[in-house]
Amino acid sequence: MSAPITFATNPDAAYAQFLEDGFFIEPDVLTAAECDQIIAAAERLPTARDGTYTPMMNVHKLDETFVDIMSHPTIVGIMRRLVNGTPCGLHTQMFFTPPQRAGLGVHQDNYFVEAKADAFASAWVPLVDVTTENGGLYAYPASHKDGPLPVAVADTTGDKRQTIYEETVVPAHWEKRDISIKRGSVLFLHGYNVHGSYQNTSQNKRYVILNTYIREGEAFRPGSTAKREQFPLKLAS
Ligand SMILES: O=C(O)CCC(=O)C(=O)O
Repeated sequence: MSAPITFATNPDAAYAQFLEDGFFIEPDVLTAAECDQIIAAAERLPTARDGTYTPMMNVHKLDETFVDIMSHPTIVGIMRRLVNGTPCGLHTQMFFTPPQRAGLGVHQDNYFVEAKADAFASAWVPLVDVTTENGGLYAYPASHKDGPLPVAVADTTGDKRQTIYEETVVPAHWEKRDISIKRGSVLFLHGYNVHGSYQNTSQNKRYVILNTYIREGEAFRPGSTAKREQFPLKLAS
């Protein structure tokens, strides 16, 4: 069996795969100790302390640990390619996803950000192993090729504490791919990749930090809830 393609071993082939699917898993980016350090920082955040475990936005403004992970040289190196230039930080969101918490509705990240398609991408960083059972992501391969898709107001019955209010209308013939991913890996997402996440039916929290990046100087929608702001990363000189 041939070795899997990675940015570490074959960056051109990995990039080609990303352009084909609209997402890519790079393995072995963070160590277990780094994942544990981020979980510890997450547990110091206000919604962990108050026990609601509501996802928290812009955590990079609250704890330097989140700026450090966002500036991780391997992630930034890959992002440089995905945003076609110097990446800046744009937004961070810590998901605790405790047992039984609902997943996030199906969406395209750039629907909210409205950046140029080749200037914006996301890094979804699992801090524990994630499968469909504990709130894993699903994605539609090649969906990014259709650009921005129509949305419909989401069904707001049930536990919607993590649900967005407008969901992408997914064409009936599209095939969904469930993503199982080891902690320490990073899932890179094209801004127009269509994805969502499952409810956590396990007994444990599913910690994930989502970081979004934009090419330096590009326009984007700040958003009244997300309050996005372009910020510099700690780039190696
Ligand atoms: O981690 C999750 O449950 C969903 C994250 C996601 O899809 C996003 O924030 O774009």
